[in-house]
Amino acid sequence: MATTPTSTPTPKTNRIGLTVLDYRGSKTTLCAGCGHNAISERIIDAMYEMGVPPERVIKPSGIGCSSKTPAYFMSRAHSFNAVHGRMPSVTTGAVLANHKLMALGVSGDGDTASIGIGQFVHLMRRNLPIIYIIEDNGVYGLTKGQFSATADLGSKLKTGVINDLPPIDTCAMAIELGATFVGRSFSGDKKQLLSMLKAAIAHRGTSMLDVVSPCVTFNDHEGSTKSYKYMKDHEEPIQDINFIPAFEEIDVDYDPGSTVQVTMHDGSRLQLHKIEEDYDPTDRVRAITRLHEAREKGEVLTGVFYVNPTAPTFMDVLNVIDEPLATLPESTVRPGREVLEQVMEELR
Ligand SMILES: Cc1ncc(C[n+]2csc(CCOP(=O)(O)OP(=O)(O)O)c2C)c(N)n1
Ligand code: SF4
Ligand SMILES: [Mg+2]
Repeated sequence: MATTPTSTPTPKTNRIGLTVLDYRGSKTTLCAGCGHNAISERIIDAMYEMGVPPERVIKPSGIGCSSKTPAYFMSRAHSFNAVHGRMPSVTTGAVLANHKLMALGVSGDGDTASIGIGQFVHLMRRNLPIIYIIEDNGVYGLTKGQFSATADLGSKLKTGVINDLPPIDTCAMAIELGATFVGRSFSGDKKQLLSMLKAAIAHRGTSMLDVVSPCVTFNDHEGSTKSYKYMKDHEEPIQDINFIPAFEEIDVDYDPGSTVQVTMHDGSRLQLHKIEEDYDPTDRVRAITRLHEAREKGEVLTGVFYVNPTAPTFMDVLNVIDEPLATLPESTVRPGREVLEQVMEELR
């Protein structure tokens, strides 16, 4: 009997002809169920759907379970595991050397808000083009679950120890300091996180996303405020987020009374359908006030808190030339003997 030839289905490709497999990394070694794994999955989806060439991406990180994750997505991108808390300075150097690269920095709440806080604040005030992700579980997962500086006042460790210090709100801090795209999401909220990541990719400047990401091994119990259950019960999104990339010519009607539309640097559109009626994500002062109010009320707000797509970046401030410094020929970057002699003369 003749057999019907079976044809292998052609894998789906994105606008630059790559499949989602081209955006994958090594197999994760994190605990099963760790929120960080879900964030890696969303990064893969966002980069694939936005058609970002993997070789254009640098994915630096610090130290921690979160900072291990760049190994689990985009194997074809450039990577650098920095010293604990020092990812911002390494990334600043890399972006200054080659601003054609897209930087996606991954950090943890310990890496950012404890040991790395000094580097974090200076990065935020520069508006360097970077997507900065904090995978926030409220503990130092890699060193067995001590409280970090984002742990909420009164939250409880498995051992029964209560946190008696107030948390640092990295989002309020980032807005205060000058970051131009700031939001909070939850690793368990696939749709929201994906839209926010895609908008962050389209943004020119610092995108700071604090993503609550439960640590199933050390901080997912009763009494924790970063557990799956607590987040499912307390997450309060301030908008429904819809992202329309510049390469999709879709005309969507929106009602300015109920939706804020922000046109991003590359022409993409971010539509924020208001859940909280009077929230305006372009109002910096209001955004900070709202985050302070949320803390007083014990609310876990998620969504895009602040966006300013037109602020000058660090590259604009430094007036960096278009050609990356890394590829300029030696004849251009190396001062000639006469220039050096002139400098020496001036120092005499
Ligand atoms: C200079 C230095 N100090 C301390 C440590 C120990 N250490 C490793 S990871 C870590 C905390 C990681 O916490 P976080 O950034 O929240 O990542 P998570 O593991 O929770 O994802 C600490 C304190 C270190 N590696 N280097
Ligand atoms: S210890 Fe916690 S943060 Fe680290 S991999 Fe396991 S679940 Fe994730
Ligand atoms: Mg942590």
